[in-house]
Amino acid sequence: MVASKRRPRRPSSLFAVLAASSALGVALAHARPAPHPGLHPAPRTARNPAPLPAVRNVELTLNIAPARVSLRPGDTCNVLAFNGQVPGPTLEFREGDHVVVHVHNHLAEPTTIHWHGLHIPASADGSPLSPIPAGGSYDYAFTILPGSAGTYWYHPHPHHRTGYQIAKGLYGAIVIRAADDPLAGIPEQVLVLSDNRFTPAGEVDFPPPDSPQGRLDEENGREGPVLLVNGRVMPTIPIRSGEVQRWRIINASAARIYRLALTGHEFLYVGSDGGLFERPVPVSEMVLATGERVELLVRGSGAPGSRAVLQTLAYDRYDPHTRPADWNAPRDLLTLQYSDSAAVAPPVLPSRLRVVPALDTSRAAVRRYIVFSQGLINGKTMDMNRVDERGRLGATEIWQVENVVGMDHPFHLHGFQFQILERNGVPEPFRAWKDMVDVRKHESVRFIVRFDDYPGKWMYHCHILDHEDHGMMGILEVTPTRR
Ligand SMILES: [Cu+2]
Repeated sequence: MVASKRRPRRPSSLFAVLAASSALGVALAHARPAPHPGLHPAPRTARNPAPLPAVRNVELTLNIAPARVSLRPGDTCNVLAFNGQVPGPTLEFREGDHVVVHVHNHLAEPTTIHWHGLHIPASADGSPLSPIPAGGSYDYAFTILPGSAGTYWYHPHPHHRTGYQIAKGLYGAIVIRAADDPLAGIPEQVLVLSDNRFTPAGEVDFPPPDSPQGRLDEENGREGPVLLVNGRVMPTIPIRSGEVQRWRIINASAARIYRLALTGHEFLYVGSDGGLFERPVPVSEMVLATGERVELLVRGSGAPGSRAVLQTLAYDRYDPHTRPADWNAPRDLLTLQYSDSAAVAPPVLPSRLRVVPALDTSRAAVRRYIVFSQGLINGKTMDMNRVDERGRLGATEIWQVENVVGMDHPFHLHGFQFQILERNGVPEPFRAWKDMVDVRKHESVRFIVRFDDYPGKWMYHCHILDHEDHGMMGILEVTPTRR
């Protein structure tokens, strides 16, 4: 048996700088005051209160610039990168951290960084309303609130150019840790999934919007035949028989929806966009839409020396007119390679993870109705100067998002985590904090959300990047008083 000696390239961790008291002035000069933690939608249980996190001031720098990296074996290509890496460095924060990220835009066009899923001030959201001009800089300042431990990601969000900049390599993982993580100590893998298409010359293929392929991408969402995990083709993850690993998986693809399965293994589904569930849920496969994240526990039930393959199986998100011919072919993503060492005793896993308190539907005074049709939201395309929905700070609302066409449109709301109530009238089986929901063909999804802490203008949009860039986006303005 030939075991691969290649170890997976995990996104390198950009370790937080813990500012000593003498350096506090630098970090605090940019930090916003911490909002009232009691207002946060994910409070801790009284039974198991969180230890008060030590307040850290975390300061780091991201340079956005062209680079040349290898995305395919034996080939290099021109990319856009955070600190020279694709994906960008994995950012690790702790609940309670005051974070300042100094961003320098060395591109020839505007960009932003959107901290996808984080509940932070609108001034730090990196929406299309706040571009960093070519050659410019911006300091993103925010506090990681208690209750927000989970897996997030960061990527540009400039008007009309999000798909291009992410396709060229600008995306990275964020891991937020809680002091009382019930799964602490379990070995982790951060797996950032993406796909890409290359020209015959080996460069990232992003055709002009008015070309035939560009028009097809606009409709179907740009997919590529090369599947990447952490910017690599088919990496190998080592595991020991009996070991349990916690996989944090991020779908950074523009349009591809993954249906993940690991040959011979089941998963324990323990968390999604906004962190852990109340209890683990055994699943044999996992559908992951664009922008979504999942946390899965992988139990090393294989024999020493054996291997398994993580695949993405057929998932029909497509309109039949633009569905690729090979849409239903299973595709390999990575190899799980068991060491030859004897099995270890599996760890005892907790049956309860945390309390996810339900948002109170009886307090929802406002109902909104959002209709997704092809390229349009409520019949309109994005207008940067228009406010589409107006909400009140602190209000609880129920949104119904209805997809009236025959292809999936993954919905994303900025700034606030929500709880799905039902899909096509079927109650959601368990509570979870979400910022994404794939609204499937002709499906209607209802969710509940509370606009805590942060007023401002917030985007909601389809997370097929081609749809978003072509205007499938709206603006919610949350104000302290009712207008
Ligand atoms: Cu869409």
